[in-house]
Amino acid sequence: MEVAAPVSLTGPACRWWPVNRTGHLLLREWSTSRKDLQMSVAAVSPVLQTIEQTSINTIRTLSMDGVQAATSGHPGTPMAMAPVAYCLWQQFLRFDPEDPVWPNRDRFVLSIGHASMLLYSLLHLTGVRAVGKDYETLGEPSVPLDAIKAFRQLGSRCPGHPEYRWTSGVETTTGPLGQGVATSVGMAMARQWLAARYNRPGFEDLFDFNVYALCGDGCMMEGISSEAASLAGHLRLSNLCWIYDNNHITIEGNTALTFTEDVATRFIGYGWNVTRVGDANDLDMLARAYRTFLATKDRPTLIIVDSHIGYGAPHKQDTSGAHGEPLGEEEIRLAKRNYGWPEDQNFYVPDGVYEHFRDGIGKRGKRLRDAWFARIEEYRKQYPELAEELYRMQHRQLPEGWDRDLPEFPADAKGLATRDSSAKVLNAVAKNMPWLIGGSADLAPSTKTRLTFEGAGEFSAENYGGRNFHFGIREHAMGAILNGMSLVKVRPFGSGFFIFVDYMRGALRLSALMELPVIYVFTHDSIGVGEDGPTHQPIEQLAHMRSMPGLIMIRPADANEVREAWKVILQLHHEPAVLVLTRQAVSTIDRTKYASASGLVRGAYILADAPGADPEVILIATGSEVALCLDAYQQLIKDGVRARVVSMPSWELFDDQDKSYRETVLPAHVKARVSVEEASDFGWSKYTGCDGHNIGIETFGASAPLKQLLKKFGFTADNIVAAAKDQIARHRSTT
Ligand SMILES: Cc1ncc(C[n+]2csc(CCOP(=O)(O)OP(=O)(O)O)c2C)c(N)n1
Ligand SMILES: [Mg+2]
Repeated sequence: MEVAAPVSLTGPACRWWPVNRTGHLLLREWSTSRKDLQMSVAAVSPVLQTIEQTSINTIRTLSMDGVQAATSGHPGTPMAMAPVAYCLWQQFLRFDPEDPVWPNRDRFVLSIGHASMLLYSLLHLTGVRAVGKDYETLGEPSVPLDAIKAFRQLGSRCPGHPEYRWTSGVETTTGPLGQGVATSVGMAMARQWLAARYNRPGFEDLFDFNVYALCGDGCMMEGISSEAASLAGHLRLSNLCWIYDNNHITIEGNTALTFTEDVATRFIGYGWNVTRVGDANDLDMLARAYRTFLATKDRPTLIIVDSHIGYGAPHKQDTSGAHGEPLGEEEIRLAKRNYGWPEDQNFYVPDGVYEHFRDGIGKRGKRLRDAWFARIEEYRKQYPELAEELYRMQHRQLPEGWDRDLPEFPADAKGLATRDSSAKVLNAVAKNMPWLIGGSADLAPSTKTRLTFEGAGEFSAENYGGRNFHFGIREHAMGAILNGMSLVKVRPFGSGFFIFVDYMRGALRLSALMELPVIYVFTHDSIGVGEDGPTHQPIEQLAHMRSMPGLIMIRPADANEVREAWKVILQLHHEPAVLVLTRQAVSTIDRTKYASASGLVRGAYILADAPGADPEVILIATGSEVALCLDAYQQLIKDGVRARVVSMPSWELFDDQDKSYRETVLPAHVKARVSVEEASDFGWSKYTGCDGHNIGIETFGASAPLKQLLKKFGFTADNIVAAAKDQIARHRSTT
């Protein structure tokens, strides 16, 4: 069939064709059901389309072609959602493709990460520029057409799911369903906080960006979206808009299988404004819905859009067959025919499409971006200190003097819990670092992460300027929200019991994958919690965290190590940090007798050494077990055993040291080694060798007073001494 290439018609040309301004009526006639569609395939003749329709179809066909070329991917949802995204980007999104990191840009989050080709098509067609690691624009396109042609191939800027830091214009990594929408709540919260602190008279719009997230049935089913939506409604985040692709299809088939709740009622219950668009192709109704969002000033908005997955594909539309596999050459041909598209042209961008986007989102975005930067110059003159804060925050730098009030802790046998010393350090830093903000999943009184100095305030719908955030009992959403906040470049922290890291692992993994310097503070770090018993005693969590790439975990031994840990954490740029703290008191080590806590920066250091620095056995411990090792050490020395104690608060930091330092701390020839940690001993043989001894816990702990637990699980100085002597004997006999 010969097809006239769609031409770039603007304004007056539309009069020549019986369509409305957007062209949607023409298509709607044959789109309402699959049956109608099949009947109408032959009837649709090549059409002259409006440039709007042509642009939408370009998004669709690029997506189809990209997936087909990759022989894997998800074509159906980009085909269906193309008009929804088009309308938003072209008419509403305040986003400058030339500068995709401009701080006050609207955020677009593709929570349905599997529909990545939708986003890549938009990034390509709108001409988004690549940005370098220092936030400088590089001039080259973020997504050239060749990258789309290489969708899902090694090194392509178009990986299977959108990846933050890899493809400029991707605001957050998505793919694990539900994460994107929850992250968008964090972005919206951070914007409210920025506005409350930095918008000033004459600069009321310095931060006024909106956050849009496109989600699907999967996001709606995942629990994290409920947690996040509940909090967003509670906080009345009117700058937040979720667009729900209500296509009734997931991988296994129709949602009738699993998902029959009334989503609209659910969200009304959360306190959201809910509006509906009955046809994803209806650009007028879509625009109306977006305007409704913009006009809503007291709560977030959910736009429910009814769509047809695989729109236009005669045999696959409205089926799960359109979800996650290429359509196939023939089906693509037929779909293109339905779109009035040249059937044999792949990766085809008709004349006028790039220009159309440039004239729409491009011009609008540039105007707004330039105006913002002009105003920030004015702002800098009137509010130099605030402007300086903004600059440093947006470049992930620390403020001058951030560490000037850090406490020193004197030696004290009774000591204090590391959660308590952490509270002191956190408050000392936060006072000097205004954008260090965060809170807890309802456990701040236990995790001690509350900012208590004057003026810290509570973040709430009535006071977006507060620095103490209350996430409620929503650990998973908290993790994603922290990611969202970090993506807006404030420095967020969140806290909870270490055991419940399991509830937020999905979000934490994305912090690491995105290389975000989110700070997680986890307390109640071991059987040290005592009576609460196995449900609250972390066992395998340390090993879990250590196996996660890109994450820095620190389990400090005493108050001074806590201070050093915060120093390290605050200077991280691209790593999330997990700070693991005790509930129970630990003695503050006498640093005149033992080595300085500044050794923490290297992950592990010799805390106490054998006479002549010539150890015959090495005791290695983290956190609260370090003090126990010091007791054992004293006993060993008394018994004439040349023991060394290594405090190893962070495997990751230690592994980063050069070989010679590691050799100094753990000399290869000293094979007698004992590790002591109140947790699974999984992985410790990396440092003790296969023939070393690992004192750990192989069960789920037990409910009892701590003293009894320590005895039951072998965490006594006597036991360590015995293990050390046994090690020496064993290795002596093998050498
Ligand atoms: C947390 C999580 N669980 C499972 C998946 C695998 N998965 C990818 S897409 C999908 C179905 C999603 O359905 P929906 O959101 O309705 O998207 P649509 O098929 O409509 O595009 C599933 C289960 C995932 N990506 N993330
Ligand atoms: Mg669906």
